Amino acid sequence: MTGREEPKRLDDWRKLAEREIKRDADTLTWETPEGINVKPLYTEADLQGLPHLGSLPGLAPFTRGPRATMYAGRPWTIRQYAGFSTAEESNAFYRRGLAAGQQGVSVAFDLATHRGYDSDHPRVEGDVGKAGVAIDSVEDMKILFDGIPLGEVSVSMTMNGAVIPVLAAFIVAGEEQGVSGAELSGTIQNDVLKEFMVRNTYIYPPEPSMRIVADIIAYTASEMPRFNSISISGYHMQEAGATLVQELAFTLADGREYVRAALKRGLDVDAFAGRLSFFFAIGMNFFMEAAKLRAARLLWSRIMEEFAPKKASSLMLRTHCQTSGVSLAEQDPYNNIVRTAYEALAAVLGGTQSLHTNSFDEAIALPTDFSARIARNTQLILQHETGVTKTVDPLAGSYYVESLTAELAEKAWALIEDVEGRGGMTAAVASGYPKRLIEEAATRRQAAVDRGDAVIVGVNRHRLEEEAPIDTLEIDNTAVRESQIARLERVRRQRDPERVAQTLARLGEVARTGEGNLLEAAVEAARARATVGEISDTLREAFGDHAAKADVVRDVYGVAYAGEPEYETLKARVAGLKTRPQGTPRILVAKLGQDGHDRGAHVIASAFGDLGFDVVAGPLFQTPDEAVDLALAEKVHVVGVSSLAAGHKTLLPQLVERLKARGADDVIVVCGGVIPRRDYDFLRAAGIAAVFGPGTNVLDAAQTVLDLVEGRRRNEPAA
Ligand code: MLC
Ligand code: 5AD
Repeated sequence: MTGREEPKRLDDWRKLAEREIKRDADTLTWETPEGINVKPLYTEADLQGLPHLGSLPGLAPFTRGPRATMYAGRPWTIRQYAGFSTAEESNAFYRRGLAAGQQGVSVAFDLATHRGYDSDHPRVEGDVGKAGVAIDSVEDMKILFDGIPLGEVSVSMTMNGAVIPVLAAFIVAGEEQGVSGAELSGTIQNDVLKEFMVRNTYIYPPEPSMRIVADIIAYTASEMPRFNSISISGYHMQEAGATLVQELAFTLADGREYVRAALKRGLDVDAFAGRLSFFFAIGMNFFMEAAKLRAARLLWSRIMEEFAPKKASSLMLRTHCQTSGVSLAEQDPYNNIVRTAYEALAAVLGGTQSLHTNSFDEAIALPTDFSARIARNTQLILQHETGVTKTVDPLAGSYYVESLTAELAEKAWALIEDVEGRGGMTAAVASGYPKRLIEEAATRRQAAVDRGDAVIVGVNRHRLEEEAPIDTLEIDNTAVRESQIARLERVRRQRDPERVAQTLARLGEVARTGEGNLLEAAVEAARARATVGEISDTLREAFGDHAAKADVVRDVYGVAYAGEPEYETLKARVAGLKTRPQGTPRILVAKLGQDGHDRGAHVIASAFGDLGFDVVAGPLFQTPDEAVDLALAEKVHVVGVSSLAAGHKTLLPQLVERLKARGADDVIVVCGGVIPRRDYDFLRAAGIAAVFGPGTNVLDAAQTVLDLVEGRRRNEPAA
């Protein structure tokens, strides 16, 4: 069809369409959270003038994929992220996975390790071995990879805060397995900017944290040529509620910032750029996710052109993807298998290099052998049974997908330039700008789900009358902690204390003076069996600790609800309490332990604030005692704890007890987050007034809290 005929035929189509639906065809246009207007029909006309068309895979700008043959030559790596309990248990889990078809390893560390604490530190009592595997020293690392040949199997480690001691321990474990640094293949996440934005497992302030990133890039570039020095991650942004444009833009802008940091350190761009890698989330917006990966490659090559590399591989974006955790639900959990399969297909159609598929029990607990098998097989079936690997970039030329690719690229580029105008990503992160945009998007999304505008099958549509319980993994935190402490004591007993002191002193000097490489110095300390906690503390002394300030987004949730009877009634009830003797209900939204997942806490703080509650947003990483101090100082009526890292059974009873001990048992304690149903009775018996599991409608939660406050006030004489 020629361009001239197109408009006329489109008119014919429009007439036909409007006869079919009996309304204006424009009403079929879907405005996505990205602000992209998805039309019901794309035609050849939409391809006209798109600047990115016509490229080939394996050639810059790599829109169609980083390799010439893509999966036809070699399929993506099935790389399942896992880790729990002790090194022994995680090692056995990896070995079972590899034997059953998994192709790469990906380590999830517990939060104590992430934040640079040994397992015997009092601050991490509820966290050891819970959300990942506990690693305190080289000895644990050696057990973790026992029987896994590190020269053959590539290993990803998701580590950002305590990245120096953990990577050092990995290098030494390899060495003691007979594998040199030059032979090690894998990836270290080492992406601290997004930690300050959304993931929160930072330790040190931004500036020394950026030095750590650059030192690792420098060290791996010279000593570990097969190792990817960083995994620049948008995944956690989408998990925190970012739109795909935000995820794309902030991730690539982070990447640009790391390149600048490495150049500033004196490296040649071609010495490291080919080993930068990326990591994206793949959610339920199927075609847009595939287009996002294509746009990411296009834009990254544009960004890298600025640095004038000589090697084409320096322009190439290679990425890992993980299906979206936040898109999964606790309710009717088998639906999650279906969601994950669609997301996996989108990642593959987008051309990912490596993929993790989530388990269907995601919203409740860490995977069991059973749920991990289904997740792994979801990828094996895609690779072996569907034929999707046979052709490179099969969506190329699709009117719709190419249009989306261009539109995402354009919108993300505008946001990247916006960030640039604010002085680049480090400055933007310090100002809180990207975090705020993401939180606004998250709150908007929550309101859309609560209102039923965004449908989630089994949650706000077609909900089951009754849910059959499923078997989930439970970790005996106390047993793990005890066994870790026993090994720590043995390590400390058997090592040469003088050598430990010397190597740590040298590390401290490298940190303080800025001379030398932190990772190189830490490898010496790890060889001497200095622990993760000791190495981290040495750096803490030089760099200090970072404390984020908690900001609460206002007038986003409420705006989405304005005028809704249920919302207005609740608001009026809260307002009515203002003139009562005990006044407006005050709630502390608290985060306990090392659990840094704060999207839920922020959404709750924002929504409750809009409803008229006085909200105190607690800082991250509090001990129960610290939370009680804050609750008393702020004279709150309610403490709402958000728990997403499985510390609830240890930390919540402690909180209630400490309140009681301080004579504040009139303070109502509620909790929400990733809490399995089987723990509800335990928590209630421990004095928790209400438990809000995953998928709770925020207005329902607010109503319950209000009922509790009013009930308590009715029972007690007015003060
Ligand atoms: C690839 N190869 C080919 C080919 N395709 N060779 C010939 N023909 C083809 N078609 C070669 C590559 O060049 C490479 O060799 C080798 O095969 C491996 O391919 P790859 O594409 O590089 O894959 P992989 O090794 O799996 O690396 C993928 C990666 C890497 C670059 C994205 O960074 C990675 O594995 N990332 C995983 C990150 C991860 O798991 N993160 C979990 C985060 S969970 P060569 O020699 O060129 O290397 C998380 C959650 C939380 O963060 O919050 O806790
Ligand atoms: N084992 C397996 N998957 C994990 N995830 C987080 N921790 C683990 C673990 N220890 C996955 C979940 C989560 C995402 C951040 O990573 O899917 O949503």
